[in-house]
Amino acid sequence: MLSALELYDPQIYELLTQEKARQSGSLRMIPSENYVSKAVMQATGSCLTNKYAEGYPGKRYYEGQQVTDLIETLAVERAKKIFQADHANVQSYSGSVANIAAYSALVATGDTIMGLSLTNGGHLTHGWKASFTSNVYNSVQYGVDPKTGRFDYDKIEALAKEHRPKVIISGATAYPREIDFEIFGEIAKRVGACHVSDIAHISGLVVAGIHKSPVPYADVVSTTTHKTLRGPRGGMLLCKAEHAKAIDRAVFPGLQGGPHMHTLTAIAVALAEADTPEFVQYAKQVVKNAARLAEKLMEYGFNLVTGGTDNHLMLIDLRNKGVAGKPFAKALDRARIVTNYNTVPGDPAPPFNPSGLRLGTPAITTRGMKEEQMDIIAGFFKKIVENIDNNSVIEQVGREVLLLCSQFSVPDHFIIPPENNHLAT
Ligand code: DSN
Repeated sequence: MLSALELYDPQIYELLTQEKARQSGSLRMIPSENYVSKAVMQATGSCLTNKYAEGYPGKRYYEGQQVTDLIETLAVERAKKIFQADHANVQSYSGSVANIAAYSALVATGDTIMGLSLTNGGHLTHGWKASFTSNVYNSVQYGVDPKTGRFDYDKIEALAKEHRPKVIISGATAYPREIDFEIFGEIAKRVGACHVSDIAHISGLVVAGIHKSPVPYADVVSTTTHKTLRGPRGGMLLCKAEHAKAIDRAVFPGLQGGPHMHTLTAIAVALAEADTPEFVQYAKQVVKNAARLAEKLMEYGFNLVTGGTDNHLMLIDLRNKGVAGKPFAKALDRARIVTNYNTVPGDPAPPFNPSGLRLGTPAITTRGMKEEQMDIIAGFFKKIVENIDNNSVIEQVGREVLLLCSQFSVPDHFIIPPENNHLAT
């Protein structure tokens, strides 16, 4: 029998079939991507797509909230539990909106905010010059030490003392080492700033207890829900009780109208999944896989920023290989290995044609790959970098990747057993 989509929109059906094949037949190593469970996928595509729910549980502007109120309350309680936070807001459409909501709850437009620059591993919304956040706030940007690739907390403090920001943002999109949120919190206190921590990349590792949580040291914590946390594409905010009202107001009505209830429902499911031993095991394996892959890549002469990784991602500085990030990423993609080109600290090249490559292990770990497969994958990287213009080698690696992928099924059917899901009942 034809599915509804196949019947009514064969073009889109065909394209989605192609995308499904791409996702199963490639090594997806963009560190911000993952595969969600069947339960999360089902909630994302549920009847809640049809519902408006402006407001918050018990205080909505539309009727018919008998179910939505219960779902949102569940999502909030699950978030508070697993992150051990006083308050959670699960309505942000994305991590970008969550960050902007955090700033707007804490400071006025024109005030100074201080975050990690994009070219040093920060996010656009941490005050990068091309972002709205640098237009409405006075943005001061810190970097990493160009030699070590790591944060120099003394320098960050000196910059904070010079500019006296009202908000200091910790967190990154391309930083392979543990972040000391406690020090960020202390620096913020010393200069009278609020501390906003963006843990979009590492929130799954934080929940699993593998990366220290910023919750005790930050006024507000923001995260996306779809990276290591393995939920649908969305955003979330956690904060201390004193900021709860301001955060809720900043999200709605400050920045958004009706929450995307289907996404919010899927976030609730993902949060329940994250409260299971299976999730902790997955998160541990993500980090083990990254460490092993880093070790092997370095054995093959790849220069990793900071000399390795503590988390789920790596940044390769390709300058010693005589290849830029973009052609390498494109050659890898032709061999069915999907990464992204990225700037590296002190990069003389521009962000659109930088010297580095960013890669990570969340999605391939969700597929069930372990250290043994990381050794094989490192070998693929070596072959491609040495044969960047050799199509037949690239095609041969592509066939080997496909074979490897065929041994690790795409988990669009993976299910966390309900008996291990403390929150499901
Ligand atoms: N675009 C995301 C990433 O890939 O890291 C950051 O939000």
